[in-house]
Amino acid sequence: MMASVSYETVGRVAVVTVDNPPVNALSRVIRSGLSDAFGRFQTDESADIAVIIGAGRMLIGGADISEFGKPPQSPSLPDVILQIEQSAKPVVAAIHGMALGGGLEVALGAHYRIAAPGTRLGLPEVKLGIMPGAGGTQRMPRLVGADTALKMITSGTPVTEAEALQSGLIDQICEGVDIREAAIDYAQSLLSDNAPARPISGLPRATDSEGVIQQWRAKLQKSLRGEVAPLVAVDAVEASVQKSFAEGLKEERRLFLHLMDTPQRAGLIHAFFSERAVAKLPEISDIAPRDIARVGVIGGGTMGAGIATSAVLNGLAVTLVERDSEATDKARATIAGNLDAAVKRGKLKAEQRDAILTDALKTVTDYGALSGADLIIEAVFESMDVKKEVFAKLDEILPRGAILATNTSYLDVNEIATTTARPEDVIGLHFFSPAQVMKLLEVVVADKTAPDVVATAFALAKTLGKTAVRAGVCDGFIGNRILSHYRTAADHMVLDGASPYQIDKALTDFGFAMGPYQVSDLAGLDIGYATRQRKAADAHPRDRYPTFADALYHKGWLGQKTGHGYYLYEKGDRKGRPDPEVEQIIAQARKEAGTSPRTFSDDEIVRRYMAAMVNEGARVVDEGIAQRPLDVDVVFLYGYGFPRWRGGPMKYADMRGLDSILADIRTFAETDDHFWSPAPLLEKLVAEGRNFDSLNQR
Ligand code: T1G
Ligand code: NAD
Repeated sequence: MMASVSYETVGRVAVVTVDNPPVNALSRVIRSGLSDAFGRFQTDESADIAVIIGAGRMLIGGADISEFGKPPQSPSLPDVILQIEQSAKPVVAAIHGMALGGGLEVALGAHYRIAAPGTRLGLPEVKLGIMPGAGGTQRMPRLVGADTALKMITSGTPVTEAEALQSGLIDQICEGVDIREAAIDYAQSLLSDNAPARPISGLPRATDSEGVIQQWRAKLQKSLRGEVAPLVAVDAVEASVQKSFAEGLKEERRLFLHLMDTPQRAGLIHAFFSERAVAKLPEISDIAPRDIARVGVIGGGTMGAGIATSAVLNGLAVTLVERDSEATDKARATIAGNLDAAVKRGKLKAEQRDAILTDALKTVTDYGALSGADLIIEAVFESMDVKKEVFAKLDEILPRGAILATNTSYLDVNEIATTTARPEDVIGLHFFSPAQVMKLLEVVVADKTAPDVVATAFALAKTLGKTAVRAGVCDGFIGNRILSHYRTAADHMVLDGASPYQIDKALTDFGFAMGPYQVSDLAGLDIGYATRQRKAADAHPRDRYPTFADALYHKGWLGQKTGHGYYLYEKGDRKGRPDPEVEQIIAQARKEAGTSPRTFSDDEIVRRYMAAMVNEGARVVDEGIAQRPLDVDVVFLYGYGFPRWRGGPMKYADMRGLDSILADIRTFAETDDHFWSPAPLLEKLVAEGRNFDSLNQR
């Protein structure tokens, strides 16, 4: 695919077309092409006005992210945009599809803007750890005011063409869909009106800035969890109301280059490319997925109801099987409640909800109702016996070719598959709770799973708006296996003297959405208890056991759902407060274990937690459970509240230095070499002077 900028004239209108599939990114060829085109326009006596337009799906999706971190090549985007803006003859931006980041900044360099219906306009740079760097922080406030500019720049969320028209970001919405024709007409009408070139840089500074800048800064300081870019962007917008345009542009450049150099930018770009790379599986690249229209869900508890909600919200018909009519009623009520919530948030119309509940969703007790389903997702209790019974029954009812999936969290999918006569149709689809919200789907590929079943799982994820990551079979797959390990490291710290509250605080300060004990309270302490029971048979004599967790369980303190877990929850409060009684129970457990408590610094807590996570992550990659380190990263970003700006645990390890992580593990091993044995892959990479990223083929 050759990137190019073309120039042609239609009447007295010069049409400059950016063509760089798939998103018309502003790579060097495009920047110099734009510069050449506008040089030509200035001297072209046959053209009196220019239109900039994008070929294909959109105007421009932004700067070329793959150039980040490399030496900049001229012409720079700010210079190209200045050149466009300084044109003595008027310039129109014709916007369809999307104008994002540098793409919207190009449109702001034009003098008039017209957009097609269905267009999204935004400055998403903060999502990549940077901020607009081609005049966006200076032109936007001048055009739409400081408040609207700050909203768009600090959130990165795009607006619709209607919102853009209302704020003055665009001048017109075209009728119909042919943006090229509409823009040429618009340009011709501007010519007949003798409309002048109208640079935004010539507009006065935003007049609504008094107090607004400070308000945004305060608001962000409260809500951000460690990200720096949005606050730096506020500084840049502040410069736009305090300085001349030229000085403001200089300040924007300085701040932009500073952000480009931050580890947060590296982490966020890694996240951007990794979340796209997980979907590219060579094993299914040319394999057609099976058609999925009717889905069966077995079990309508926490997960089954959530999975069914996700499916019906995305256009699939669902038949849900429960054990008795009381349970089907309960499942239906949960799903209806989820749909009501979607209606409230404006994601679903009330009529659509009603249609789903009458037509698309069936809740039954008879397995026979599943016979027409293309895919079954089993979400019954986490018990091998129960699952085997269910799969044996499904094998009888469903025709060959129907896919039988299990949502098990830990159990052996190969063993489940053996209860059927068609192990090639069996796969793990591990959703996360709440399933209608969480974006991660672990696709657990068993020994005999057919490639087109894997392809179907990835296609299903797309239908459901989820990100699928391929995982192999082991206890807990990628995410829960690693979770078990670092969760144990946290319990060890509690046994050795750290309080669960300090651990949660240290880790939320690090950037996690929640600490491990807050997560336990949310998920329910019965889940951890069941896992410990299940694993008891495989326990090693040197394993250290968190007796305090069992004690809380036996007291019936199961977390948020009982109003009491590690934290105490007043009625209606989901935040919870520390409980001295829990600390007493922990002190008792330490006494029984014969440990004398010591203090932990927050830094040590983070180091132990992360070392455990990375060490097990290395094993998971080494064993082929995860295909690459980046697959582990995406699992943690999407399923475990890992701070996105750190890129994921493996990226974090690379940025800190694998030798530093390995040194920590060796230090921790001095007092516990049973738990802290370095993963062979980690040792190997350190010995070879390589990092995890060297194993990531994208
Ligand atoms: N640069 C390079 N490659 C890009 C790209 C970009 N900006 N955007 C997308 N791609 C690749 C992507 O990796 C994928 O590649 C393919 O295009 C299709 O993308 C100076 C500094 C536009 C909403 O942050 O959000 O401008 O995997 O699968 O779902 O201030 O892409 O096929 O090999 O995502 O239709 C600001 C980032 C940049 C927008 C389209 N812009 N892109 O979504 O397709 S910073 C962004 C997106 C900037 C200036 C600054 C989305 C999309 P491959 P896709 P999609
Ligand atoms: P749950 O107890 O909330 O729901 C299980 C449901 O299955 C119950 O409503 C029960 O009546 C029903 N059921 C049991 N046997 C049945 C049968 N033979 N036929 C039909 N229905 C039957 O449990 P859950 O939390 O939804 O977990 C379900 C599965 O999902 C488990 O394998 C679990 O490990 C897994 N999972 C749970 C989570 C989570 O966070 N809760 C996350 C991912 C995966």
